[in-house]
Amino acid sequence: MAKKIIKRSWAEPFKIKMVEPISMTSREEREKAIREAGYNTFLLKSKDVYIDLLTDSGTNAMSDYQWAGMMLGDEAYAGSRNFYNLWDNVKKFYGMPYFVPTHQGRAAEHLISKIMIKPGDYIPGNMYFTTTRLHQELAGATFIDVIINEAHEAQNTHPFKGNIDLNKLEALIKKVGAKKIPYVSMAGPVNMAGGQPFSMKNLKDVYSLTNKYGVKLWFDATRATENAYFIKLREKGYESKTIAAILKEMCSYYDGLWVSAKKDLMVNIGGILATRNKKVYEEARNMVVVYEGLHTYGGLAGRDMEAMARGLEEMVLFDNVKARIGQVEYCGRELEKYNVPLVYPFGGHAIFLDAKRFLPHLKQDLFPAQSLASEIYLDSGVRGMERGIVSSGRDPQTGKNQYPKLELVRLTFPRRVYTQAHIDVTVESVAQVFQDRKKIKGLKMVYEPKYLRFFQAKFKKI
Ligand code: P70
Repeated sequence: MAKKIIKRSWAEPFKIKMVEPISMTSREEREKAIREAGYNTFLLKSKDVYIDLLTDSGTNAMSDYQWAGMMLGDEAYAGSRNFYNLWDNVKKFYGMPYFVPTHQGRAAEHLISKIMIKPGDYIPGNMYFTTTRLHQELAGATFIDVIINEAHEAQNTHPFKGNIDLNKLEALIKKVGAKKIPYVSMAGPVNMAGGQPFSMKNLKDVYSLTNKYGVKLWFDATRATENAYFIKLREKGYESKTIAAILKEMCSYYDGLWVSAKKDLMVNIGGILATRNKKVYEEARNMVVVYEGLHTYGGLAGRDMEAMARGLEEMVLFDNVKARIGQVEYCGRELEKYNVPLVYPFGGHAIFLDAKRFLPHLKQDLFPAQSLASEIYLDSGVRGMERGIVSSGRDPQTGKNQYPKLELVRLTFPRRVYTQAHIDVTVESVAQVFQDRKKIKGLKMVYEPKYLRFFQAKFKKI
């Protein structure tokens, strides 16, 4: 008898020690809940959500090692020992000598934008991120997208869709002058492109180019271990390097970085601003006292900083990243079996449904992704997030709606939280909505806040 090839699966490198019950709701209850939430999944109460794939931000399960650290919180107003533990690990894992804690990522974005940007400046970046761009704009800059064109094409399978287009970047430097560009804002992986990484080669090239013109390079390292994992998998020469070594090499090209610790570090709250630039550090250390708290706690409790310090040690463990991205990929492969239109390649933190192809009968003005996210919730209580025209917002100069090429729903996976059975239930629900997609008629916006409208906007069914 011929021998069968036996598939060898991976599984999570941890087991479950504590459980949190979640609520199962009826269709009637969900209809009421989503109507009251103005068809915006951000406005749902968590008690009405079954499987929460809104975000991987602050929703991760901490390890017993992190929880043990929480008991060692040194809540001194000044000089907490947890701050020094965290600083040691920031140096160790990001290789940056200077560090200021903040309460979350956008607080670090706020500080760095205020420190570096003058009104009239330009900030090139590899696609916008909502909070990052807003802080840059509020500081007086114009954001310019210099990501490669492939990133805007949902189906394009380029392995490094987070790459910066060097020609676009150099053309901008030549057009506005290096003096008007305080820094290039580079994220990896790129959230809005579908969790797509940049390559080390591209980073090195961007570094040489910016160096040539005397422009600084800053890094949104919020999910940097996922970028490092993709480099290990996809880039020649990195196959046998550790995640920690790749991360350290990535960081070595940057003048500084900011992190929303609520992702990679697997904590519920926290942010990092770290740099090798002493002058920037001194300003940040001074400014953090105005907006966040003393520079040895930056809006955090001592226990939070200890959980972050320990999260830094866990985030670089290969099996952790592999299981995390493996779960995302499992979801993608299962959805493919039902021909659900997706963004390719699958990203690090989420599967992105391509709402333009999912609901081709809806114009972008009818908010296809917003409609799709609310229909999935209605079907099963699974909560995803709109990442399309609502998120993109209005042009700050003209006030007109921006029409992004990507109109997506993000199903985001908190780290170490959901099981494979939860993923199966999610897939079945999306498949059901896909089968019934012709019934979806779109939405009308009836309330629109000024900033980051996707968080609080309200809609009515057409
Ligand atoms: C998400 C969260 C936060 C984030 C990020 C990157 C690459 C900075 C931040 C800000 C939360 C979120 C934020 C805005 C809109 C929707 C959701 N991303 N850079 O779910 O960090 O949230 O700690 O202030 O992804 O993607 P923070």
